[in-house]
Amino acid sequence: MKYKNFNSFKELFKRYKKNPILTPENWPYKVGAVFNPGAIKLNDEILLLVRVEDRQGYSHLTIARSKDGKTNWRIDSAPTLVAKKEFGEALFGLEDPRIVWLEEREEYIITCISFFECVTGEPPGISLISTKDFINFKRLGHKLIPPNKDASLFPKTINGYYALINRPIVEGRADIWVSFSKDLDFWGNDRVLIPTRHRSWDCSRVGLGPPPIETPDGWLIIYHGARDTASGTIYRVGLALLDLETLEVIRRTKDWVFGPKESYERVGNVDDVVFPCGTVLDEKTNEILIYYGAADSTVALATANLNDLLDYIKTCEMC
Ligand code: BMA
Repeated sequence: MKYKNFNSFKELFKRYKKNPILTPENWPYKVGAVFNPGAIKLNDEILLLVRVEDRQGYSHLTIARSKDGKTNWRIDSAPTLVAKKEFGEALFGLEDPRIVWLEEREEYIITCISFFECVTGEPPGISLISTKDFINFKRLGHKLIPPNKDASLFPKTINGYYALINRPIVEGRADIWVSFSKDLDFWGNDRVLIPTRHRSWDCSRVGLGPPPIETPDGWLIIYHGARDTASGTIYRVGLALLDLETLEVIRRTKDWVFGPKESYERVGNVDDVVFPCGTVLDEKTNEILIYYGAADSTVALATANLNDLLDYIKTCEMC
């Protein structure tokens, strides 16, 4: 009997051949790991805000710039952003930044994980930081109730409210939520957006990847899903499409679309992790550069065509 080769489907995410693009060896100072970067295009260059883990195991964020987003990275000689106690960050570091340009405020908002001292210990929570130029930064402080991770604003207000995707732990569940605010300070109207799915590849935890991408078909969400297995946790990537106004989930891929395969994704400080936090879309070609952390050790790049992603999500199997 002949079997159809189900693994020969079109790869939606194509890995850059010279991955990983950034490693600790590239760094101008002593570090342990570089991964999970936020990404934007600024002044005709790709700017990555990279999570850098020092050799104590704490993280800070450092800028790396490149003309083509692939080669010849120029890395700042010192950390760009470090945790600050006066902003409610417990000095255990900043992790996993996402960056959006908020047209209404004419500034970028960076969301990252920081740690928050409270009676339950030092759980992870969300810090907001604004900047216009990536030279001067304004610390907006620690927001939302911890434990919380994987947060990003939508790049525009939704029905007059800033909308923040985030991932609290509620009753032991790690689902993707959305919260709303008039001023970026006080948050409420929280609700679950994308829940974990029983027994699926995304059964243990889900979290937003890069910031939502606005398309004519809806907000494209690239998210990570984790599954705890007998030999460890596997972090993979799936897609969802949200209504532009109500943010209801219109479509969600049943299967993961990108997962650890190459050795730099399979083996590292944490094995079997692909963790995208930033994308840059070329509006002329519709090509998306997707920057991701590989095995919590290095920065890697995949590319995808936005139309291919939308075709796939609009026609794929759902559950
Ligand atoms: C998540 C986050 C990420 C990390 C991933 C895999 O909980 O902490 O920073 O890349 O785990 O270890």
